[in-house]
Amino acid sequence: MPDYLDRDDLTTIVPDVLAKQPVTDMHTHCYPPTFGDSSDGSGEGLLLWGIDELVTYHYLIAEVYRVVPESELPIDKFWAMTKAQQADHIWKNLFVERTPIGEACRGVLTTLHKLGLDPNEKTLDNYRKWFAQQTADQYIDRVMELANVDSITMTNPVFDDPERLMWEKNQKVGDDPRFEAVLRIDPLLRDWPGAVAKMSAWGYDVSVEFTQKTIDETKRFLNHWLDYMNAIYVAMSLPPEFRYPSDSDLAGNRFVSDILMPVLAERGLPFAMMIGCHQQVKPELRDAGDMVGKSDVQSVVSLCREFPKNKFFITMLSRENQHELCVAARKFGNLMLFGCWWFLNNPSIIEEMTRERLELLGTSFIPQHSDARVLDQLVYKWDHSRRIIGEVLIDKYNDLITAGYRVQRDHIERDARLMLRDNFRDFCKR
Ligand code: FIX
Ligand code: ZN
Repeated sequence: MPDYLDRDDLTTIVPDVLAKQPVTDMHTHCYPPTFGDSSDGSGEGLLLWGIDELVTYHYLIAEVYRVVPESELPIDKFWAMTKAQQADHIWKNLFVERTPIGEACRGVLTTLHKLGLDPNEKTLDNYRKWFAQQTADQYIDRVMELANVDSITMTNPVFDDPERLMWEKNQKVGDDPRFEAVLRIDPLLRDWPGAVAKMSAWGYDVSVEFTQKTIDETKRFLNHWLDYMNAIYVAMSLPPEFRYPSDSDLAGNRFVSDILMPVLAERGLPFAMMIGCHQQVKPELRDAGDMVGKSDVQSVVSLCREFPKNKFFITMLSRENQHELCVAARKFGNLMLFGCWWFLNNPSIIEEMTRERLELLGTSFIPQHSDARVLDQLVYKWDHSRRIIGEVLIDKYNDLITAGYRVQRDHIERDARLMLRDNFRDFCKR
């Protein structure tokens, strides 16, 4: 007879099962060392890792400007500092002179603690000495083991010149078995004329008008890069104003309906839409200058309905969109919700979103992605999220026990496997 679990069992077994279940992290901004790394001194490496990158994460730059205003430290002076000087400034003001109670600060402490370092240092000197003894390649393995992540999904923005040039120089630049590539194509929706100019310069016979030639050539561009990168899906970040259908944004709509949907349907690849980012409301903050806005779930409903042969990974940035999005996912099997994105990646909101998703969707969703920009963040982002997901699952399994259902360990293992890995992998392949 399988042992049925009681309430006390759940408090130890659920966290244990989640800790043991490897995660396939479906959206990060991390790279293998072949793209160059932040320790190589060039300043051009795309793989960011180590204490100075951790402490200068753009979330923390925004937060340090809440306590040391521009009147005290003009932003251009901050950007003129070295990375180490920026990190020292942030560590002093957010971690020493104030309690590092915010989620992005706490994440740095969790990462240091799980690496076996003391997170109470008053300066970064000892951390720098420790990181100087690591090599990027072995550190990736160490971080993946600590975070129990079995695959890191990259974000590969083909319209960003530095990265595209690395691909053009060496097609194998992404060939690291620990990483998967994703074709990221924001300008094709956010700036169609600019994207057309670039594709023309690259030898594609395209124009701003949606002639058949433009449609065919843009498809050729997409197919080339999907093959070249061996990309597992296509992704875009879209503004809160994105609407489909929309006569006010014909270019965006025509690109989606006449070009992107047919290409992805033919290849069986998902389209990941990350909707709700107002980019650069404060450009001086650079990556930290983006803002959230409420988006239109009905546009997602229209796309899922109009393109039943296409698959959509959807995440929205506004907390206010989440319940409606869950209901939309109940209507369309080609819609897979994922993650608690960016300003939602905080314990209070991860808990709320995970609860409503389990209650409305069962285990047919992907509760989290890390969005890690600095490799080391995988350690804290997955530690924090596993903890919260576990607490919610314990409640839900308790509800089942109350209803007389006999919960077994292998049920919990199956649920963890689905939500942390297989819902993503299967949806990509289906
Ligand atoms: O568009 C995106 O992929 C966003 O996740 C990033 O632009 C954002 O800066 C981020 O890293 C949020 O966590
Ligand atoms: Zn991202």
